[in-house]
Amino acid sequence: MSEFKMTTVEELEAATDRLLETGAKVGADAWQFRVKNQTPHCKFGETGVCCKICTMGPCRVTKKSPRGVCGCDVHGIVARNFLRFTAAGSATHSDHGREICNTLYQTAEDGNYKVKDPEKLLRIAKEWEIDTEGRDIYDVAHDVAYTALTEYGKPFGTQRFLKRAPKHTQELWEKNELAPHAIDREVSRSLHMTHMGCSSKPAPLIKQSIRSGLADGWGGSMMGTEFSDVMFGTPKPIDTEANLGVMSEENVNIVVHGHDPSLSEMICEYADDPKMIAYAKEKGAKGITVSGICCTSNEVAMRRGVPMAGNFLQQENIVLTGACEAIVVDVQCIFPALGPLSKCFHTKFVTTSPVAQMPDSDFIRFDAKTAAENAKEIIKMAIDNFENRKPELVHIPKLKQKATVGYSTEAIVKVLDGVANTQVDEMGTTKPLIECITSGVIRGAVAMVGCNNPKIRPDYAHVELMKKLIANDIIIISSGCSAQAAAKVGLMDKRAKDLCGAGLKRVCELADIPPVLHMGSCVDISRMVILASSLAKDSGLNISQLPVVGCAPEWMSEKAVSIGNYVVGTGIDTFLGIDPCVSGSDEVVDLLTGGTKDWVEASFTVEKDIDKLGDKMIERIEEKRNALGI
Ligand code: XCC
Ligand code: SF4
Repeated sequence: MSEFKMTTVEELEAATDRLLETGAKVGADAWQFRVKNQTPHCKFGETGVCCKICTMGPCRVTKKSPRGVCGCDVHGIVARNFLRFTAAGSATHSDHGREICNTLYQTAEDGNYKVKDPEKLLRIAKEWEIDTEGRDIYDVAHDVAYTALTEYGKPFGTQRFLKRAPKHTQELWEKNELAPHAIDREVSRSLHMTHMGCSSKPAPLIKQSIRSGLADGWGGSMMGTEFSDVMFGTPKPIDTEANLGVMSEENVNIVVHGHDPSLSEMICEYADDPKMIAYAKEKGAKGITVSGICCTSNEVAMRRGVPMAGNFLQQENIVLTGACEAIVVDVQCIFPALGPLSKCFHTKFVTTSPVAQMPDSDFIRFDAKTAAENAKEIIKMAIDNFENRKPELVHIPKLKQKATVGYSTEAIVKVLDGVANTQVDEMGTTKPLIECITSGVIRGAVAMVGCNNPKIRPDYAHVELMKKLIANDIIIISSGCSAQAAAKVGLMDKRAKDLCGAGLKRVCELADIPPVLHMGSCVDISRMVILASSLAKDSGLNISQLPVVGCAPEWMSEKAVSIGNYVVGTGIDTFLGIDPCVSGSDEVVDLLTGGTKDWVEASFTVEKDIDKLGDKMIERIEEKRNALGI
């Protein structure tokens, strides 16, 4: 085996610079230039003090004008903005979840989509008291999907999956009126509360933020994850590769981008079809390479080992390689820049969802009923485009790393069996992991998640924090673009164990795992709250007592704030490297960084200095250990 060497962030940056040179040749724009034009950003927006929810405004709070026209003070304005931001994120994740439920509803023995993990489906059916006895699996799928869809608008009651949380957590939610009702209702209520002339008191607005976050994490996202597993398989450890070097100069390159696995799964399925490969050869290519960007990439990497071309701020680089025949997108995190950029190259920019339509794209509407035809059409389009490549523009950076991915909660429980001397029952328990933590072999765990953001040197925060944490015997569970940052530099290569402290290194060797575990896409952060719940139940502790924290050092999207709200809402302290535009109100800052502890025993920490952010997480983990006397 060749010697293991991590890719440095400097090498990633050099590769990007080289691609920007190609861009300059064809007159391409790039985020690196646009961000300069946008800097400095609007201070009113950045601190959250601008209100434009009615046309008496927009009102901006300054020393000279401390209140809006209606008399709302800065705390009301900042808190309302925060709630709207959260609600939009919750809506986005949850609507993704709804699409998955709709697809599940359409599964059939001879259909485009099938049930790949019947065991998981039956487990959920039982959990929801849906009859399974002697029934056809597709009848059960149909009923489960229908029930799931009603979670979005049911008139009474709270989210079904809340029952998966430890008793204590459920009690906190009940007592503080945080248990989310129907998902759509929580989002609507957030918009209602923030309408002109409704709430302007921070506490109820922040409470509603947590509630809509929980509707996402324990509702929409959780259903998205669970039913994706049911249809496409629950992830198990699988080998893959990451970074732009996974694209192939000789092959037709199709890059999937977005979030919904219903599309990417179909593309992967048909790109493997011998007929398609033969067609690609006819057109002068050696084969077809499918790779991915952002969360849809995480989905197909976790289940099929499809390579990850990169993360969020690398999406333009894909086109800049000059070797991308088609970038196929569904929803979320897609740069509208891809339209004009693809016009500078031969690349086809294919949009597929009515939810995300963009100028300068080819729109091929993707539908569960016609999924196979749609996927074939898209792949054929990419193959036909191969001959249009301009060889003088082709440059694929040679960088890539090996990664082992696919650590669903189920997989983590399984691989850690037997690491400690604990008896494991048939269902699997997190007891071995608890024993590793209690004995101090592992000090704790950090859930590293979220995006890239040009306000922070891309990938640098993710990578540096992970290196620091694993050196301190803290295991990392990662998802989203954070996971891809780790994979790109080699932190998901099992040989990265050598970067760990002695304890974590031993665990990695015994369990044969990398120190940074890829848990999937951003909706899969619902897997993390389930893992935390299992740890709490199996150890008899409350979630907030576990030496576990969450961290999103480079986050940028509304979805990320919704996630932050539900992770905190679940009792896990969360550390951010970017301020959620609330610094204009000390009352709101106090609530988010401390006040929420009274409701959910957890809160946010915002720290822009990345090294300090790491120190603070380690400190918090050690504090929790001390409190437990371990
Ligand atoms: Fe998007 Fe999910 Fe952020 Fe990456 S991490 S930039 S939200 S793709 Ni979710
Ligand atoms: Fe201004 Fe009040 Fe209208 Fe907001 S709601 S824009 S603060 S008048």
